Amino acid sequence: MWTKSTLLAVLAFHPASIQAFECTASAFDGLLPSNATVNFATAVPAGGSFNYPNPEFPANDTGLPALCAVSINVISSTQSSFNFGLFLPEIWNNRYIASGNGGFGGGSNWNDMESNVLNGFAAVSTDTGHLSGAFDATWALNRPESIIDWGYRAMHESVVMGKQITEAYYNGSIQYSYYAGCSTGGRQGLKEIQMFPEDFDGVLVGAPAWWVSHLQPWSLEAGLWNLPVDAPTHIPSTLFPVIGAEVLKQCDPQDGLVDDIIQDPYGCDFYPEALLCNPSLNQSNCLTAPQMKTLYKFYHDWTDVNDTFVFPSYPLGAEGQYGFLLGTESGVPSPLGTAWVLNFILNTTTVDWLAEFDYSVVQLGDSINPGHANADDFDLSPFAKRGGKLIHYHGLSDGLIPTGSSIYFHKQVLATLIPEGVNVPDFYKLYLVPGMQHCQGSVNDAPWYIAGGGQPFALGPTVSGVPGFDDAKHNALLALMQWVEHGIPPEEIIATKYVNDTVTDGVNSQRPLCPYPSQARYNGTGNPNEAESWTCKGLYTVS
Ligand SMILES: *[C@@H]1O[C@H](CO)[C@@H](O)[C@H](O)[C@H]1NC(C)=O
Ligand SMILES: *[C@@H]1O[C@H](CO)[C@@H](O)[C@H](O)[C@H]1NC(C)=O
Ligand SMILES: *[C@@H]1O[C@H](CO)[C@@H](O)[C@H](O)[C@H]1NC(C)=O
Ligand SMILES: *[C@@H]1O[C@H](CO)[C@@H](O)[C@H](O)[C@H]1NC(C)=O
Ligand SMILES: *[C@@H]1O[C@H](CO)[C@@H](O)[C@H](O)[C@H]1NC(C)=O
Ligand SMILES: *[C@@H]1O[C@H](CO)[C@@H](O)[C@H](O)[C@H]1NC(C)=O
Ligand SMILES: *[C@@H]1O[C@H](CO)[C@@H](O)[C@H](O)[C@H]1NC(C)=O
Ligand SMILES: *[C@@H]1O[C@H](CO)[C@@H](O)[C@H](O)[C@H]1NC(C)=O
Ligand SMILES: [Ca+2]
Repeated sequence: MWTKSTLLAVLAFHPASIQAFECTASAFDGLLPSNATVNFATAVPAGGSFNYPNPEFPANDTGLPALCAVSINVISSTQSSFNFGLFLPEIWNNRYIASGNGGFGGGSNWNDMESNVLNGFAAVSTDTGHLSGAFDATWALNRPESIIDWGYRAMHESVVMGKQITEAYYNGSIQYSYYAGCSTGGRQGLKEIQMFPEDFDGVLVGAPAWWVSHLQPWSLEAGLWNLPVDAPTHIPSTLFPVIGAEVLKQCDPQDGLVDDIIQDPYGCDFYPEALLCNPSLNQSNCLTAPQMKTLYKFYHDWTDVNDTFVFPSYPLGAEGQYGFLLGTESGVPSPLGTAWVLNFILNTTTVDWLAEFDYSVVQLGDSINPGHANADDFDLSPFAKRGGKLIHYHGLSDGLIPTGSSIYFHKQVLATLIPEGVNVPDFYKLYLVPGMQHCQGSVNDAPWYIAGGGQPFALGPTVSGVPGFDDAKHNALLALMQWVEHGIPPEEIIATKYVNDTVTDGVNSQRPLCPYPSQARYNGTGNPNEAESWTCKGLYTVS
């Protein structure tokens, strides 16, 4: 099996690792077109740190390899500009990789860039044209050009200019270009392959926020289901763990193994009435009949006027993250919903949500499609034809972006490409991750770690790849590289759970993730914490 260590051993001797010029602002300045300027270029020694905090990625990068850190500003219109960062390592693997953002956040993702530069990549990331935290979209109010930067422009332009700078710096060609990102980062990756299929050879996207004009209103609608706070239908946050425990109790065994993990939430036959209060129950641990009506909405697609499907809701098992959108004790829905409608659609600062929000706002959002952010061009054939490969994954306990939206995307691609005669699994595979929450982390020790976008840095600044198991079977980025560079498609990808999500504490468990629609099932014998005890099963086992 082709592994990262053999790869790095070969590449370490490649002459392209000799830099053509010094790591100084003036040296980079000479390379740039008139719309771009250097913010800084700083050499970082081996083992050094780099801290250029922004509201989206405040963390310090420590334990870096020797590299040149560069930041560039690009004027994108008369009213907007964006920045992007590059980490150019002294020992380069001849490859280039871009990282993504989250929510409405703005800031170069120096953290994922560290995870990537530790593996020898030249790494790039953009601030998408503004600085803000992930839940803050006030920057977008009456700034259509900045919205376009966020929608797709800053990413594409940064990727293209970053490639030119990288090739000049090493006086050599980039052999392969990759992308890895989750959430908004997932959307950015899909947007790239739809609009600019030449930008990347391989793309790894997690939990993509691809359908902005429906996802954001759904985030708002879900909060409204649980408002007002004094209505009999309101479910207080204190009941979320009670609901989660009942779902686990019923759904865990239905997959064939009682292990506190729901392997197949869509296959679970759930009986919510088990949660109804009766006179002999402790009344703070059960649901009233009006609350049951609200719970029912959480588990069903949002359909509206004329039975129109608007967005899928939560899968069973996402209760641990209900607080993000359903914890409405403040009296208003989450900013993930309201901020988009206020700043991108209605261009205002206040709305009486319960009185004024309805399906017509979704239709208005569809017609505006701010910044063309929706990554909803399902004809991925230009990317397929140029040899591009796409690995897509989504946690089955994601309480921020419903897993069903990834399944829906996948089905739309199938519906578009099968009639064209394209065999979709030749270039695109979807993996659902039982128990994984939004992008990273999991409930009840479910194995979730595959070195996807944001995952390595979540385990620590100097973590890269899958420590102890860094091969194409366990590391989704290496699986993608093996597919792109050697034509070997991924089958199952083994997810890892480190004890307490701490690499140095060792591995708790591993379990295969299967290409959709197949699913991992316990063999019935063997240690369930070991991947060998599981087999991908399904009517269609995709190869
Ligand atoms: C860049 O590489 C070419 C050969 O590919 C060589 O002729 C040239 O001198 C190199 N330039 C620098 C600045 O190293
Ligand atoms: C970043 O981490 C390094 C190494 O621990 C430390 O020396 C430096 O002060 C930190 N920088 C900031 C801004 O926290
Ligand atoms: C900046 O200028 C270059 C060279 O003219 C052009 O290719 C690029 O599209 C411009 N970028 C933006 C964001 O306008
Ligand atoms: C809000 O502003 C955008 C441009 O920034 C515009 O396309 C949209 O139509 C405006 N919304 C309304 C309700 O006027
Ligand atoms: C009912 O449940 C609540 C919350 O779990 C707990 O605080 C309370 O003590 C319980 N009351 C009784 C009578 O058991
Ligand atoms: C619902 O259907 C009716 C009858 O076809 C149509 O007139 C109306 O515009 C539809 N409403 C929406 C919101 O699409
Ligand atoms: C898990 O890791 C966190 C962060 O490193 C630490 O604070 C906590 O004590 C650890 N818990 C256990 C049970 O080891
Ligand atoms: C589990 O089942 C698969 C397929 O039948 C088999 O290849 C594998 O060896 C089994 N593992 C164990 C530990 O029995
Ligand atoms: Ca189970």
